[in-house]
Order: sequence, then structure tokens, then C-alpha cells
Amino acid sequence: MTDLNIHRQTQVNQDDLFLQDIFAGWSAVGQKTLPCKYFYDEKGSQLFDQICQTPEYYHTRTELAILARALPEVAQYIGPHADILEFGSGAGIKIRKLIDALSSPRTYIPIDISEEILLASSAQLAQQYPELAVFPVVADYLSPIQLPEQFSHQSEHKKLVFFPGSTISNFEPQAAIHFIKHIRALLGEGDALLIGVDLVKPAERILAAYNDAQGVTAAFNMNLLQRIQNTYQTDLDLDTFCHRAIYNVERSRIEMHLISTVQQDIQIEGRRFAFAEQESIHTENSYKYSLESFQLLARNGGFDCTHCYTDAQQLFSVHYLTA
Ligand code: AVI
Repeated sequence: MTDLNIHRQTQVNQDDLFLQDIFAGWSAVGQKTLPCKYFYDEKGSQLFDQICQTPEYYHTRTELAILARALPEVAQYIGPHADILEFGSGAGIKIRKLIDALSSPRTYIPIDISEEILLASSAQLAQQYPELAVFPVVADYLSPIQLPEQFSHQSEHKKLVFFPGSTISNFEPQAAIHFIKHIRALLGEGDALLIGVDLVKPAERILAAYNDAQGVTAAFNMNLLQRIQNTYQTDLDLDTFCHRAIYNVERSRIEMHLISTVQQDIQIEGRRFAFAEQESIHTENSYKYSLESFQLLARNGGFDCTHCYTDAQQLFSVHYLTA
């Protein structure tokens, strides 16, 4: 296997963090919650890849088609020998398209919390692109991160942050601005952020994408409970929950919930939590933006909206934002 220069920044045990978040999210007065970042264990990451291939989930196919058109232009704007940083690197199909389009990119810094998947995909990339220096960073990118020096302000090379897949949709709008500001702070003038953003559209189309006929999204949502069952001492019974995705029109967001189909008490590691029949655990928000509302957000985050690409049906968008 290719030698990789790996940066690890996960001091806190993920199982301990997850347990703390379950306790906090289930003992709150009112709506119970679980953070969506816990979807992505090994099984969850596989299920997410399957979601991306369902006929209803238009996001991935559409973004890839937009990228095919946009990337030759992006390569012109950013120029040769760029340093690329990617948040939440995943399966690696889109990054290959970007690397292939750019002229002799210098470094690639993928940041992901799932160490196994990150290291496997980084090793493959390093082998496939021997000229590219790959520096994987194992970290939760929602926490402050110390980046490898190759991505420092001093470098005379242009920097490009790649954040595809509309992961920004899973941030609350204020947190999204905060995160975009954080990205801006990593960049110097003329550097850029290339980001994919899902667009507002008729509710039926969006609802279908989160209630696919094969039930993959349901399995993805239910896997959070499976992860609890696999990790902790619990009497949790998966058969007493079901998946629900609703579209909240006022807030332009899909909400995913896990619904308790019975009244019950659930015990986890010695703590009990009461559920009423039909009570929900809110597991994810996925915000849908108009081109204008996202561009406003990007400007509030300190970027110029230099170029914007969409498909003919305006299902999805890719923005080239300049620092
Ligand atoms: C990763 N993220 C942009 C996906 C979304 O569409 O919000 C996660 C997802 N949840 C259900 N299906 C896909």
C-alpha cells in the first residue's frame, strides 16, 4: 500500500460522544433529536452510496452532469498546481473528476471522520495519481481542525475547497454561514470554494427523493437505531420504529424522523427514556435553497459569487465562489 502522511485529530472516542448526544437529545423537553453526523458508520456510508443510485435521488446524477460541464471552466479559473481540500470525502467519484479536469493539481487534503473509508480511498487515489501529494486528515470537520502546512496561507499556490453533494443542506442556516466563514478564513484572496447545493422545487419531487420506493432511505435512517443497538447495552427494539420524511414548506427543508409506533420505555446504558405512541426522534434537516438565497448566504460568509451552474430543470446547483 502507498505510504500516506496521515493526520489524526480525533482525541475523543466516537462511541462516548454518540452516547452523550443520545442522552442530551432524548432527555430534552419537547422534540427528541439525534445528530445526522452519526448516520455515517460503515453500514450507513454504504447505504448513503446506495441512496445516491436510487432513481428518486436526483442529486448525485444531476451534480455529476453539472460538474462535467463546469470543471473545464473551473480549471481555467483556478489555474495549474492548485492545492485541493475536501470536507467529507466519501466515495471519491467526484474528486476524480475534479483532479482529472485540473492542470497538475499539487496536493489533495481529504477530511473525514470515517478513518477506514478515508484511508482506503486516499491510498487508491495516491496510487492512481502518483504526482499528487495526498494528506488525509481523520477529523470531525465540524470541530476546529489543524490543517497540514501544505494548505497554509503562505503557499504561493492557489487553494480550492471542494464541498460537493449539498452537505451544506444539513447545516442549520446560521451554522451554514458560520461554516462558510470558517472556509473563507482558510483561504487567501483569489482562492475558491466549489460547492454543490440542492435547489427548491415542487414538494412531490423532493419528498420522493427521501421516501424512495426501495426503502433505502428508510434503512439509512433506521441504521441510526441499529448503531445504538450494536454499540450499547440496550433493550431498544427496531421493530417499534419507522422512518418518516416530511417537507416543511415554510422552512424549505426536508425533515427526517424516526417514529415510535408504540408507547414504550427504552433503556440505554442504564438510563430510561419514555416515548409516547407516534413520538418522533428528529434525525436530519436538509435545506433547499433558491439560487438567490444560497448566494446571499455565500456573500454573508465572505465570498464573491463568481460563477453558478445548474441543470436545465434547475434541480441542483454548483457554485464557484471566490475568496
Ligand atoms: C448528505 N446529504 C446532503 C444528504 C441529503 O440529501 O440531505 C443526506 C441524505 N439524507 C437522506 N438522504 C440523503
